Parts: sequence; structure tokens; C-alpha cells
Amino acid sequence: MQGGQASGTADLDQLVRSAREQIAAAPDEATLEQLRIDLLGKKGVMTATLRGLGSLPADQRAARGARANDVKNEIESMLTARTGALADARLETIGEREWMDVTFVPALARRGHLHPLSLILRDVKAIFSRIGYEVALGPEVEDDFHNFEALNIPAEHPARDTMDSFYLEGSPLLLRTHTSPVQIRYMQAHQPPIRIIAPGAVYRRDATDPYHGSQFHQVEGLCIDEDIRFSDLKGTIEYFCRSLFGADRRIRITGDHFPFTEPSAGAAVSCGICGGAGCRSCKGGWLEILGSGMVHPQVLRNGGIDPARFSGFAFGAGLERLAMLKYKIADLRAFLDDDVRFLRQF
Ligand code: 2NL
Repeated sequence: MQGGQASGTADLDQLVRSAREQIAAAPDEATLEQLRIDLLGKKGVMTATLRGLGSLPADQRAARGARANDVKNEIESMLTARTGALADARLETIGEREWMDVTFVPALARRGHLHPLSLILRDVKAIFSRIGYEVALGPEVEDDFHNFEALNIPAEHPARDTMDSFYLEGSPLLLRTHTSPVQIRYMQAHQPPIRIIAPGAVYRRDATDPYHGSQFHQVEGLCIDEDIRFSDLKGTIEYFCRSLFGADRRIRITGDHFPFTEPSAGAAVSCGICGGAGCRSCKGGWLEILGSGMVHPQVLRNGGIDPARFSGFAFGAGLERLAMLKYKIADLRAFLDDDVRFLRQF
């Protein structure tokens, strides 16, 4: 731009010429805006020129002042005109650069969904959370004490054999064979009242055949407090089974045996297909759902809980089995195959 002494007529003419060239050459609106600042802004050439008028002799001031104002107005209108022209050009070509086909129909995104085991577990969690149970989790690699010893499973028990459980190489640790060790750990860390469910993957070596993988899923539950009785177990199982399978189901409790509960009981619900009369998909009208019982006093003691003061019940169910019964899945192998045609049905 011109120097500070631009108040002479010649300098002003030169300023207009130079501004006209630069404005005409400005390729875009941002460059024009910078020119406007350089020419007309507070620190711009025009402002300096107008300020310089004060030092002129009084008889020249009016004429030069008028001329400077004309120049300022001329530059302003050149800037405005060029800005308008650039904006018009931009809008004229915007259709080339920024268009969309509002009739375009994109392929719908393929949405995933929860696996049947996750669906069942979500139901089980919701059912138990309504009666005050929390979810407890624990390690899948366990030690002998938490997986066996604390649960009254003696050294000579077949479950402890290397044929039946997966032991880590060169280590006494093993993959848990049930989620009971989660509950042992929970008892060791908390005094009653205890109301938890422990869902998760478990591992067994013995059952592996084309129908059974070496991993499956369990949910166990534990309730310990003062004065917990067998009738509490019965009521909880009835509430759980009717919530999961339907309020019209009948519940059958029969005797069973587990080393960690005394007495032990099995629970079955009436078959939803035949209504209890007996059919192809049930055993004489009943579907076996879970094993359960009053927690053995020695197991309470092993968890650091005084059996003279507290009592409780526990139960365990296979998640695959619950999913098969609820969704009428005929073959356990469907869980092992990962066939999307199976999975897409849920
Ligand atoms: C079944 C039977 C059962 C338990 C699991 C349990 C856990 C503790 C103490 C006592 Cl820490 N009991 N769990 C009790 C009875 C049966 O599972 O058939 N599961 C698939």
C-alpha cells in the first residue's frame, strides 16, 4: 500500500488505481475481506490518509478532505461490487459442487442383535434384580480351594480328575467347572445379608462330544440371611420359573443330591407344549430347570459365615438349557455351530 503521505491528489489517484487493480484481481471473498481491512480498516491506508489531513494548511484541508472522502467511498463501492460478483459466481456453481440426490435410497444398515444366551441372561438378571439380587462375577481360572474344597467336593471326587476338568499346564489352577467359586469368594468378602446371582462361562472336559462343547454357561444364585428356610427357596424358585416361562406354569420340587447343599432339591416346570400331559419334548410333562438346596453348614463356614447364626439357599441352572426351553431350540449343537441362520431367528 501507499505510504503515510497519501493526502496529495496524485497519491490519492495512485491509491485508487492500485486498489482497483487489487480488487479486480482478488480471487475470493476472503482476499477481498483482507483488502477491505488493509484499505479501509482502522490501521488501513485510508484512515491514515484522513488523519493526515489535520496537518495540512487550513485552505487546502477542505478540498483534499472532500477528495479523500470520495476516494474512500469509491473504494468502498468497488469492494462491495466485487464481493457481490464473487458471491454470485459462487452461488452459480454451487450446484456443480454441492448436490445431493434426494431420491437416493441407501441400502439399510444390517443391525445386529443379542445372542439367545445374552437374551436369557438379561431376563434372569431382570427377574432377580426385582427381588434385590445383585450380579457377582469372578475369575474363570480358579484354584482348587474355591472350585472344589470349599464346596465339600472331596479329593477322590471324579470332577477333580484331569479327565473331567481342564488344569493349566504346570500349575494347580484350573478352569472353573461351575460358578460356585464366585459365591465362595463373595461370602469371604461379605457378611450376610447376601443375595447374588453369579452368571458366566464354565468348563468341563468330561462332557465333550458332538452335542456338548467344553465350555457352557451357568447362572447360580445365593441367598444368605438370618432365618432363611426351605420355604424361601421354594418361593424364590416358583417366582423365578413363572417369571421366565409364564405365570400359568406349575412347579415341581423333588429331592436331589449335591455335596454343597443339604437338603438338595431339583426343580421342574410343567411343559409349555403339552401342558404337563407328556410329549416328545418333555420328560412326562415336566422340564427340569435347575438344581438347588440349603447351603451346607460346612460350605458357609468355608466362606467365613457362621452357620449358627445364618442360613441360606443356593441354586444353579444352565443358561443353554434355559434358552433351549424358552426359545424351543431342539438341539444343543446350535450353540456350538455359530450358524448365522440359527442366530438370526432371535
Ligand atoms: C445344577 C446344580 C447347584 C448350587 C448349584 C451352590 C453354591 C454355593 C453353595 C451351595 Cl457357594 N450351592 N450352588 C447349589 C445347588 C445346585 O447347581 O444342576 N446346576 C446346573
